[in-house]
Amino acid sequence: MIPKTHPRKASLELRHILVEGFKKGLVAQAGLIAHGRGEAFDYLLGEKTIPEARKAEEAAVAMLFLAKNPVISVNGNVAALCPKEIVKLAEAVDAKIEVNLFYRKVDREKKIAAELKKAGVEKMYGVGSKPKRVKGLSSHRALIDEALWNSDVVLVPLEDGDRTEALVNMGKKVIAIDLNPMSRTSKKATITIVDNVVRAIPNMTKNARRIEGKRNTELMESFRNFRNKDNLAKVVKRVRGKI
Ligand code: PTJ
Repeated sequence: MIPKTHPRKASLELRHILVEGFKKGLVAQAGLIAHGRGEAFDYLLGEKTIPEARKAEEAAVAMLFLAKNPVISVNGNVAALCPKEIVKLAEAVDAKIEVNLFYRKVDREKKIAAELKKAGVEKMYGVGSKPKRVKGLSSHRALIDEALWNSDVVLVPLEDGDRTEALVNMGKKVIAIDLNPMSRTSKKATITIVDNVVRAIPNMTKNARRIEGKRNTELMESFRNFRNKDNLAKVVKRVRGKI
């Protein structure tokens, strides 16, 4: 039990969610290490959504709304940390959900699918047979389903840089959520949200509900004004205490 008064209660609770997710077979062993890396960056950001992330979250929702076939890609960490929030976002922006794992095991894929189903997903993709391949990618992440193959915008919370790059090379727009503003994923994505997935996903759903009726005006503006490279440079400045 973490005492209510502990100053970093929320962060410590997330660790336990991940550990439980690992015990349930949702999270890969390396997922625990990846979480620790994210946690270190989150500490540097003050464990809150910074203004640059807010801006990226708005632009990302605009991009999802304007997409023809948006897809949200889910891995083990995301399935453990925020399954219900993923379902709410998918509903709000009308996106498909595809399970895509770096350390792919069909058994884990099925457990993640069951967790998402419990959270309310009716139809999901990427479980079991995967008829398509992302070109130029040798990891298991290359194996994809029709949904991702046909997508024009893909949201990849917690990702590997090589797949982000390969998806961009396929002509897709990639929205990444990554607490490390200097990762290859962050640099290669079309829009990078430097925020914890547990904050970013609900923030995006709120944005979607707020701007739903104003699709063509407010949406286009936030999208048009967004410059990923400049935004990331600001995040790095913030981490260094320069702003
Ligand atoms: O479930 P699988 O098999 O697909 O495996 C998932 C992991 C996460 C193990 C796999 O994708 C991996 O190895 O990822 P990396 O290369 O370690 O990258 C993870 C990135 O996510 C790092 O840059 C972390 O800083 C970042 N990160 C970790 N936790 C969070 C995060 N970003 C946002 N929110 C988090 N909670």
